[in-house]
Amino acid sequence: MDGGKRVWVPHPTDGFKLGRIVDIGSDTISIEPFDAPGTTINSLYDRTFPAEEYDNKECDDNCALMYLNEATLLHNIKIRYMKNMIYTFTANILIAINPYYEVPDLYSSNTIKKYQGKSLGTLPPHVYAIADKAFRDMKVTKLSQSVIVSGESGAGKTESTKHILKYLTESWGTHAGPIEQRILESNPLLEAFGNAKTVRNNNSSRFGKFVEIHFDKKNSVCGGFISHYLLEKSRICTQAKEERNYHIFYRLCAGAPDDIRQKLKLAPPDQFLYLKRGNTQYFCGKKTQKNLSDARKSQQYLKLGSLNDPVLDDVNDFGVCDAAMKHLGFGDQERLGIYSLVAAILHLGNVAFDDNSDDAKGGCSVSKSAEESLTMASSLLGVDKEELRDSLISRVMQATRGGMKGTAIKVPLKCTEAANARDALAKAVYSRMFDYIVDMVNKAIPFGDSANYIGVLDIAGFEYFQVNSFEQFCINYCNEKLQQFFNDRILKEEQALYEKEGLNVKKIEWTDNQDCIELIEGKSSGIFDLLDEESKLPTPKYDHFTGEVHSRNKNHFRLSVPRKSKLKSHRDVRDTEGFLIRHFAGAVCYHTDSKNPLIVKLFQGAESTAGKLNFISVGSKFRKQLGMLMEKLRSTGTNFIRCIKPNTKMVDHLFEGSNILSQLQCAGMVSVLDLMQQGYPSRTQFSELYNMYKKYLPPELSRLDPRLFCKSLFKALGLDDKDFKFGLTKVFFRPGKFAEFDQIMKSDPENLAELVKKVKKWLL
Ligand code: AOV
Ligand code: MG
Repeated sequence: MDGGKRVWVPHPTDGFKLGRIVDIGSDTISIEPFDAPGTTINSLYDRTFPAEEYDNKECDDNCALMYLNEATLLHNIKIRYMKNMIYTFTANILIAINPYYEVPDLYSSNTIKKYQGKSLGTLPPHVYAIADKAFRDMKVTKLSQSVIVSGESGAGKTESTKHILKYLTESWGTHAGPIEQRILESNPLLEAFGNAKTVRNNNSSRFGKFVEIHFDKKNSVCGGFISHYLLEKSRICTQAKEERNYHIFYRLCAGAPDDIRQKLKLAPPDQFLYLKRGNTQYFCGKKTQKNLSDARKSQQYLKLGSLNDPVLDDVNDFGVCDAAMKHLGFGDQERLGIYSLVAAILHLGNVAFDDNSDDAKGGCSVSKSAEESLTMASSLLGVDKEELRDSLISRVMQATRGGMKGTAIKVPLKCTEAANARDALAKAVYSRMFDYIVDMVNKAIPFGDSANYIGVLDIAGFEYFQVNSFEQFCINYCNEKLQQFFNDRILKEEQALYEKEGLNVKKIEWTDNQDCIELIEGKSSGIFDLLDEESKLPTPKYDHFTGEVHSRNKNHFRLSVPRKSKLKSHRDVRDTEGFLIRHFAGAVCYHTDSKNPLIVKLFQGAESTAGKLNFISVGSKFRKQLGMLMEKLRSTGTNFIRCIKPNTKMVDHLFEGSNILSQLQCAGMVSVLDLMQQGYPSRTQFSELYNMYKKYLPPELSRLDPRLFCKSLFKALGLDDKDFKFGLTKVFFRPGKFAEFDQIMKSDPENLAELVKKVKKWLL
């Protein structure tokens, strides 16, 4: 690196800073940043990157940059983002930055039309370009396709997914026929029941989904199918500070018509304990609002804090969700049935208990003031009030004597135990209701004539909080699997192909995460198996389980005992109350103590059949589901969209460089860039290329064998040798070069005639 040269050096908030080299030391380089003349920053050699010549030049595909490194990548997407170009390719992978505002004309029907049938790279990067590629690949290869949308919370996965679904149904449906309409309407419905406001996203999906759009033999949309994963259940009973429960609860309270409100004894949300755990001040309910004077209203408004989000309109959204249900075939009775369950959960949440301290029998009873809530809950659930009471305040135990089953005895529960039983019931009802809704949606979009499908995966990205529980563990496990799949598809297969075709491309290194996956799902000593093993013990204990995890995986690179300081914030702990896993995207400390839903959850699933504990843990179920999903993904052609959250303030045109850089790293974009820098991202079989273009050329040329045909064509076109390589069966293009080639071939006839002459000449 020369003195005076423009380079990027690491910067704590911007990610990188541009400057000029002023001194070159033995270990570090000193630069003078352009925005702070007279100052210097020292930087390590391997973290200092050459900069592009012009600051404001951007390109559609990061692979087309002069210097391919993480700093130029970050800068390229920054200048594009600032100019409202939120999409950028890195070869075939789309990077999408959440604009946090409606970019004009970005998703109009006109735009949809423009992208139909266009090769990737011929038009500016767009989700539509990926959707169209998936469709064309499906058509040509007769193979189902998947689009994997990933990114952290609020990065725009769900919005991107919706745009893809809209593109596919609008382009290849029978003009917004009923099935397409229903597929699209499933979104507002599932979002009402499965999304909630969190500190990271006002409309955060609290479940993962894989939405398949099915196509018939003629490649028209013929139906759909939705699989869902890991609905977050803890939210039904408690919410973190400034977060909300699922939208439907507030929407029902705020937007249901009067007769339903009365029937279900609905009240403003602040009357329900399950709705205000995230904040003590909250109201909604149009009635309350109407009676408030304007002044009071605005004062109330201030008190509501973040919960009364100006973006959320619960009254209006209730109508949208109700209409979606109607269109999806939920009749009046079915809708009322669902609303009754939602209300039942709210009333159930208000059932409080008092310890029977002076009662000889011990145990607890339902608080006097909560009798009415119990009445409402039982009547809405359609169960006998006394039976419900009994099931909340006591538990039935099967006495055993000498291995033989004895009589069933009723054991009274303490207040806290009864509250746990109540919460468990609420969660079970809600999650089964969610399953039922998804089933109903699937019945409304049958895909009988399916030949192939395009599936879109929208699943929470890697996440970690101060306290991480089983839910984060499952999500991060899923992300490890997806990361491995990405590496396999993009990096491993790519290199294997270069080798097979004899292209002589240098080997690229990347961090394999198989060891981490092994730690989680490995036979017998893997965390899932240990969990299941623990659950089969007569008295499972969280600290015993944690101890097993550590002792059975001694010296595992990915596992450690968390440092006490990390857990301290939670409460006083011993070493055995958690473990730390080094994931591909960072280290996460998981708590396994009893207050954490982990064990509680696991044992909720226990069901007794014929006296035998027939136990399917939540973990096992998810592992199995994920296994099936991965198998599905492996059997499809894949397309990746990496969503990026530009800032934590959720505002437009604010680019927080350092956060974005780490998202790009987590998404594997830096390793992809390293690979593509030396690689050939576009490729086609000679025969395919031949078939694609022979119709443009006269018969005497189309008689040639495909390989010779391609060679002469390239020669005649005067393509630069650096831009492509001939492998054994395929021709490979450097980034962006295939699109150029395609354009020349499809250009006007005069050029083509000229070209034919040249090919002939070259052949003679
Ligand atoms: P996520 O799905 O990735 O988060 P969303 O797709 O819900 O994120 O996006 C969050 C919010 O960002 C949306 O509600 C929109 O307000 C805005 N947004 C996203 N994409 C666009 C876009 N293309 N144009 C305009 N606004 C957009 V999570 O489900 O929390 O992991 O769990
Ligand atoms: Mg989402």
